[in-house]
Amino acid sequence: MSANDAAPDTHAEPLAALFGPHFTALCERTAAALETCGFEALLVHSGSLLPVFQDDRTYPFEANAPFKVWTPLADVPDCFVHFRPGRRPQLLFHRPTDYWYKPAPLPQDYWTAHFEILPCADLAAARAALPRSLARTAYLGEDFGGLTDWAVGAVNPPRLIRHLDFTRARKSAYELACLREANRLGARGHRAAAQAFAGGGSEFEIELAFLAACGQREQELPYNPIIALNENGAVLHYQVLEKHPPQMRRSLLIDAGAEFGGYASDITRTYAAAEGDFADLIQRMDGLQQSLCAHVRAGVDWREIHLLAHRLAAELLRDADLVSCGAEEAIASGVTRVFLPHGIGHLLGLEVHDAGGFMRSPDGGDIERPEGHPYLRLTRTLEPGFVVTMEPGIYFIEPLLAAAQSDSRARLIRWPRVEALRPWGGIRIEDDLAVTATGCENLTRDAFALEGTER
Ligand SMILES: [Mn+2]
Repeated sequence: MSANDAAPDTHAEPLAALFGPHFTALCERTAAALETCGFEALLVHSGSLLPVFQDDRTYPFEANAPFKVWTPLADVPDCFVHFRPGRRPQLLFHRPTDYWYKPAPLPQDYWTAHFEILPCADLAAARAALPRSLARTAYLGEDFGGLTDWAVGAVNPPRLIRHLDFTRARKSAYELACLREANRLGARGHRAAAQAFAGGGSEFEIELAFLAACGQREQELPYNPIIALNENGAVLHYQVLEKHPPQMRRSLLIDAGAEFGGYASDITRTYAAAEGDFADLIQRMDGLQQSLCAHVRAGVDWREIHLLAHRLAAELLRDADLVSCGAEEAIASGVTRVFLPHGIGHLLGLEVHDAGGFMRSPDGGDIERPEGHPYLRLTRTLEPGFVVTMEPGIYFIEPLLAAAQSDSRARLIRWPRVEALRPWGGIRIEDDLAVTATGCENLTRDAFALEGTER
């Protein structure tokens, strides 16, 4: 959502009803964190425009996540939220006099009644709107030019940030509504992308179809889409968008999400152009992903889910004749990590890889990753309201296969099968799950169902 777009009418009313309790809880937990850390107030900056070196242009702007905690404004630089417990929070809204760029209009939406909104032409006006002394105020944001003169009590105090981030993992009913809508927009984009793939589109054309269906430009998305045809699917964060379709159209791996109210969806699907071994492998991976989702509920240690994914991946690799050994040996030897070298999922929210994935408590201490799994981004025990991704995959990654071929793992891998499937790149299936006491709500599958497609 941008400052220029009001929420669609169909959502304004339920969102307004949900935002009030969400905001009250946010104010309460922020007040508690401030008190614990010895501050009287909080000042959060949306961020500054970043100029291109020796140019008069700036990079695409994205509001800082600690600012998006307070408002769904994702594209307004140099705004501030000022919160003092017991008082109505202030939004110092940057409204320059400008005829080169269109100043954002003062927001009026389902959330704005909860703020005192003050238009400010520049940083000096913003400072003038704040109390004379900020000596007991914690500031969150970049150290913009002139911040020193504001004499804030602390800039980005780590303990306070930790207290605030820890609680972000548990989403409110309002946040879940935003995440559901982000998934609906994302599912719409994925459906259009699948059609573009079936129609023979290039990676670039598939992205254009995704953007058009989401109704979002690239910089509004929570992350740049990964749109990989054929062997490009083996590059985990593949960033090239080839303008021409390949001669042979074998597979599409698309990892792309949309944003709503500042909240992200993070969705991956893999498609085969024709029936065959790779299409069968996608079916198996879809089943594996669904059985992992069935293990998700409050009280489960996420590290156990990650290790379970490796057991299931080992069985899948053997069933698909890609390895010759049993699950125990495939895991112990590290063979599963050749094919599945990333974490099984992460927290999702205002950031795609949301804050606080390792925190043992708000006071300190991190929960270690399992040994040999350096890329896992979440080690906490699941609680109701956590939103996580579930994203198992199997890939044919050139450097990892080359390394395995040159050591003791080589004898465990069926190389002719690997060579046969390598041109298809890889498979990842990723859904967003809202954890409940007894299971989880699959935000992504529900969204695809609402958008009229099976997956
Ligand atoms: Mn993800």
